[in-house]
Amino acid sequence: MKMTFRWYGEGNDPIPLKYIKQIPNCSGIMGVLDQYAAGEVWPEDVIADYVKHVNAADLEVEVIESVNVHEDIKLGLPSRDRYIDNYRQTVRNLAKHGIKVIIYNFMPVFDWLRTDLAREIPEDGSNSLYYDEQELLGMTPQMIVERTAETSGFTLPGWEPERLADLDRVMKLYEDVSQAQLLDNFKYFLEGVIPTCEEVGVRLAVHPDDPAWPIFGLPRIVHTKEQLQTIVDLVDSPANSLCVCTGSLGSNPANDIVDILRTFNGQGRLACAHVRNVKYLGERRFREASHFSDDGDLDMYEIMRALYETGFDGYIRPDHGRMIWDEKGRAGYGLYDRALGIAYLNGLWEALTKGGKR
Ligand code: DNO
Repeated sequence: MKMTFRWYGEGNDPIPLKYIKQIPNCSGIMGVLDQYAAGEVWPEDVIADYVKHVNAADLEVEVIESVNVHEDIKLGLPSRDRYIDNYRQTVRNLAKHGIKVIIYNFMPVFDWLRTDLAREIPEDGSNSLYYDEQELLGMTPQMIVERTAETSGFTLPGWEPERLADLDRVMKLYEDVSQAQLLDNFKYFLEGVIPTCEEVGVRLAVHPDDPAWPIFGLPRIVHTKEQLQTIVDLVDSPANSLCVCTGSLGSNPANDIVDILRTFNGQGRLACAHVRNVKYLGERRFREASHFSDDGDLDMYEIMRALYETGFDGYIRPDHGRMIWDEKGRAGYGLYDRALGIAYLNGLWEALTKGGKR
């Protein structure tokens, strides 16, 4: 298992690489080049410079997140073939520079979504990402985009301005796309890119819908165990894999995260995991908690045990943290609480490893 940390790039992330290097047991980063819009080819020379720069801080870049899938692919429009070609080229370019796993999602229009990016946690005065379906019902998609852009001074993954510029038009196009149609489009995409991934030794890992249910009437098909099974079965290849995000799937208490991890790692289809905790506050209302099990509703010990006992040898990272100690930074992606998260996950892992040997 390799422990990593999401990093947004020089000038785009206030956290210096040398700080990440100082986090115990952190082997590298999960990187992103978010200057490229969905559908664009990530140029090889830019990737090369990026990897060189991270390696110079003695950190690895074996995982890249958010090579976003163009909406035309999800919508199944004729122009999708061009974007699939571009995606294949990005996969090749990344593979040439040592990338082993690419995390993406297949959520129409929005990536993850919250109604508040800095809701105070009354118990300790820190703040974290928060979701309340009742609040969302009173908002238009445009309002949520504006609120998300305002709350943070930083670009947020999946909320790149150019991607959301023609929101109304794209939302309208989805009115004709059923869940079944979206699944067909997903299959078409996978059939287009997985052979290239196999050829160059990259695993594509789909990130689940966050929160784990449809929003704004848009179809969504990546948020239950059954749906994940359908997806891995669409193309039967280890390159067609999952990034299980405990907090995304865990936003729905009906999802048994421990079982999901055991099942898909058991099938050899778990390439990586985002690990974080959530606290349920009511029906479709939750906030993100510290990683510590008792601060939320997910059992981190059982989560790490599921990974350990099924022999997980992929990549893991602490996911969103709270904002603590007056840190100012990208919502969910501060240094302090995520570093505490790593320390805690390291502790659980060491106990499992040493306990397992006795
Ligand atoms: C949220 C992240 C996601 C993830 C993408 C992958 O904080 O985990 O944005 O990186 O869904 O495409």
